[in-house]
Amino acid sequence: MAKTLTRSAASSSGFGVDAEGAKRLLSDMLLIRRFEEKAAEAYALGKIGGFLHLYIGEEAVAVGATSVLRPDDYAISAYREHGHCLAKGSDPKRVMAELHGRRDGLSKGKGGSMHLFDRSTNFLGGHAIVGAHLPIAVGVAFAIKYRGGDQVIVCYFGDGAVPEGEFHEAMNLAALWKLPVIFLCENNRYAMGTSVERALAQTEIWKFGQTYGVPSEKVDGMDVLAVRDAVGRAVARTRQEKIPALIEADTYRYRGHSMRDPAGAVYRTKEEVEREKLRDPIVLFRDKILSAGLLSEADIRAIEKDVNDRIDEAVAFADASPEPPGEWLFTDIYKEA
Ligand SMILES: Cc1ncc(C[n+]2csc(CCOP(=O)(O)OP(=O)(O)O)c2C)c(N)n1
Ligand SMILES: [Mg+2]
Repeated sequence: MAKTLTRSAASSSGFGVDAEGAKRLLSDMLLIRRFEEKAAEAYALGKIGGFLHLYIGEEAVAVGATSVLRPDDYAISAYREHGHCLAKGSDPKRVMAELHGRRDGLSKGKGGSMHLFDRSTNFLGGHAIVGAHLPIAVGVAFAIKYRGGDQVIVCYFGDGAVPEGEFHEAMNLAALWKLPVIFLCENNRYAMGTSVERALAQTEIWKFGQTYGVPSEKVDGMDVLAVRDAVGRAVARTRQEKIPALIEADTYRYRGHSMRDPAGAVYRTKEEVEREKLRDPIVLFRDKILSAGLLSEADIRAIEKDVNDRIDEAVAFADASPEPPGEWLFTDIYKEA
């Protein structure tokens, strides 16, 4: 994961990626899906504690966006961030160990599911307070510009952050100071059990960008190629012109808000969920590349086997990793005791 797929690798099929690129996109989405399924299993077995928010259904957003980033670009996210972190290139073994609260986890087992952080991939968290990381993304973008760099930061956030002041403050400052931040809203239509219709006076989230003079668009977040295209255009513009962008990805989470709300059945109908499953980003992409003849059934089986093996390995690694020692309570804090 985390290697830029060149846009010049376009095949004659009009996909914008060749067979190798298609393989990577499918493999990256499958890796996140299997990772999340195994995490849910471990949670049910009591091996993972605390909160656990699954990304199942939304994989095309993180994978499509990351596929047009350079490794030295930054990404930052909220608490539903396992997929963003994996897409950016973190080792699934260390991410799984973090969820299990083990010492080999990305944050030494002290952060857990909502506080993944990986300096080696420029993944800057994992933030549990809704909207709180948007101003941080603006700060990172300011630092990039101040140092004369040409990186960008992609800031993933949910529809639940949009009614908050921080979203508007962040958009305003990024636009005013012309900062290289791409705000990527994952509109999965719910903030816990509250639908966007009950929370927002303007439900077309991308339109908020117009207020701040920020190039904005809406994209089908279940179509990995469409996400890749939209984010690719935004990244190119942002990198060159040092201006922010807002992209609203229309997506859906198949599971509930967290493991405490496993199916999200109280606030949405079974029919709605079943209808949305017809847009499953992995199934759609697999069918598309099969019918275009870009990959064969055998290629896809090989990808699935490789992904399953990697995830089994990640679970075994997490199980075998010891818990952090008690003394670690007093390290990695701003002020040593
Ligand atoms: C400032 C703040 N208020 C409330 C919460 C409680 N809370 C946790 S998740 C969540 C919903 C956010 O939904 P959204 O931003 O759409 O993200 P999604 O869960 O859909 O990915 C809320 C209200 C919080 N963590 N932080
Ligand atoms: Mg949401």
